[in-house]
Amino acid sequence: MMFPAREFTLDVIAECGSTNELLLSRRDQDGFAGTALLALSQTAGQGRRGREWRSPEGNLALSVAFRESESSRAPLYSFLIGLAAYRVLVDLLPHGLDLRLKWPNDIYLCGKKLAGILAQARQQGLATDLVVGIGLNLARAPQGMEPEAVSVSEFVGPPRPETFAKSFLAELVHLTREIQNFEDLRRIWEEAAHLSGTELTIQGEEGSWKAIALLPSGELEVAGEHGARRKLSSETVSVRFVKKS
Ligand code: BT5
Repeated sequence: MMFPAREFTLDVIAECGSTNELLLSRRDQDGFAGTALLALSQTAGQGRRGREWRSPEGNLALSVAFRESESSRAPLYSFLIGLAAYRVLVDLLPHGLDLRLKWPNDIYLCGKKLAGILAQARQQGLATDLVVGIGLNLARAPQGMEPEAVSVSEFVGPPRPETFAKSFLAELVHLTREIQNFEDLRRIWEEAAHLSGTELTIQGEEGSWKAIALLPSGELEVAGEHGARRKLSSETVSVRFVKKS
């Protein structure tokens, strides 16, 4: 089994700065792994590399804690979290909308950003403590974002964050049972990302790249215009979809 199969306990709180930060501060407490923390109001949500995540009330701000004994698997948890949310959204949204995962850690709906994922890891002896947080626009999309933001409410009456969180955790349990090895994860994730042939640009660089595969390291393999292959690390690059005109 690739990810430890387990149940999750949902802890709902009224307000906090960042659910990731609060959950990380509970690492030494019993029952840390398997806790999911949902804040109904998150006032200082964090994105990657010091960026800000806006969480207007009614949106999802949820973090899940794991303990992983194999540190090389740690980068793969954000893909698992993205897939669980993706599956809930597939059931929730009208059919036929362009819903897709974007490497490494976003969910896009109709070309706009619907959700972002932030994974943070801390070494704990031989094990790795992981907190993976997801922010998802259920009720409202903040204005003026670049890339543009979108919310579930633009297409369907949005569920309450707690309702979404429960469905999400049920999907997470299914996925940890279904995914037996990296090959399973790669196949399911690439399908949800519509990865094959997706064209990307790398921020700060010229030219476009075709997505090839998700790698066991969590990197993305891409091919350039003349077929040259390259591995992208989420630590160093950000990618954008090439908009089809
Ligand atoms: C992310 O970062 O997309 C990861 C966001 C993770 C948020 C969750 S909420 C629960 C948990 N607790 C936390 O403190 N964090 C996690 P990044 O790829 O760096 O994207 C951040 C960028 O997305 C910002 O610079 C804005 O441009 C944009 N953005 C901010 N809020 C947004 C929103 N609600 N919807 C769409 N885009 C947003």
